[in-house]
Amino acid sequence: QEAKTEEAPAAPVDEKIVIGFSQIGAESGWRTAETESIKKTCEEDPMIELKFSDAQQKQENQIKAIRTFIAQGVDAIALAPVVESGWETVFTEAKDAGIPIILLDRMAAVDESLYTTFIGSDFIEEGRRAAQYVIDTFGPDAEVNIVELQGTVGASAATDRQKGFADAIKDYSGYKIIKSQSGDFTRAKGKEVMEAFLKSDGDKIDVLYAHNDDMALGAVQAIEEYGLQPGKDIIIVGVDGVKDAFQAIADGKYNCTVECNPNLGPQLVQAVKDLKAGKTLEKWIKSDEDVYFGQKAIDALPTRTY
Ligand code: GYE
Repeated sequence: QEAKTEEAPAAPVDEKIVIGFSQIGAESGWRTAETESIKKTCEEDPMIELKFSDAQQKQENQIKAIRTFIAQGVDAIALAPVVESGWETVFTEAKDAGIPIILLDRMAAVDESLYTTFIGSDFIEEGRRAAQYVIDTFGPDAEVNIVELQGTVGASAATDRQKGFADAIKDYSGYKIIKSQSGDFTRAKGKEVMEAFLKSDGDKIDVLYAHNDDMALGAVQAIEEYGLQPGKDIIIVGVDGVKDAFQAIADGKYNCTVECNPNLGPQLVQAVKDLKAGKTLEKWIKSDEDVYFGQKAIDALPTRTY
C-alpha cells in the first residue's frame, strides 16, 4: 500500500515586517525631516509596519520604548540614541530576544556585537569640513576668534563635530575657540547662549561654529539684536543643510552649512529587508554629503528637500 503523501502546508500569509523606531524628539529641522522620511518610507511600503515612539529628549524614555518593542516581538529595533553611553543593558536584552538593533543617525558607545549596523554620517568629517571652510575664508596665518555652540551633551553628533573641528584647526596657531557651550541643538538655546557669548566677548568674535543649523539660526537672531551683521561681522558656519540655512545664505546672513543627510528612511527599510533575507549588513552605512556656501548654496536652495 502506498504511503499517503501529506498535503503541503498552506503557504504562510505574507506577514508585514515590523520595525520599532525610538526617535529622540523634535529638537531641530533636521530631526523633523528624519522622522518624516522614516514615516513616509514605511507608510508607502506594503511590506513594512512602523511602531513609532518619541522620547522627548530622554534616554529613559528610549530605554522604555526598546523594552516595549522587545515585548511586542518586533522584527527590528531602530534607535537614534540621544546620548552615546548607557545602552549595554537594554541592547543585551534585545540581543537575547533575537531582535536586531539598528543605530540611526547617532552612535552608541557599545561593543560592536550589540548592534547590527549604524546608518548615518561621519560627524568628525563634518567638523573638519566646517573648519576647512573657516581656514579657507581667513587664510592659514590669520588670527581668528571662534565661538562654538555644541549640540546635546554626550551625543555623538556633538562630541565628534567638536573633535573634527578642533583637530582641523590645531595646526593654525591664530585660530582659537574662545567660548564653547551647549545649545542643545535647538534654535531657542542657540540664541540664548549666543547672547551670553556676545555679552562677554562682543566685538572679539570672528566666527560662530554651531553643531547644527538650528542653533546657528538662533544665534543669527541674537547677533542682529546685538547690533552686528551675521554673515559679515561674524562668519556663521553650521551643520545639517536645512533649507532655512540656505535661505539665510541667500539673504547674506549666513555663510556655510555642512550637509548631513536626514532622509534615512529608504536606507533603514532596505537594511531591515536585507536582514530578513538573511544578508549581512555593513557595520556602517554612510551617507554621501556636501558642503554649501556662496553661489552654490543659492543655486541649491530651490531643490532642498528639508
Ligand atoms: O545634526 C541635529 C539633530 O543626530 C545628526 O541631531 C543628528 C543631529 C542633527 O538634532 O540637528
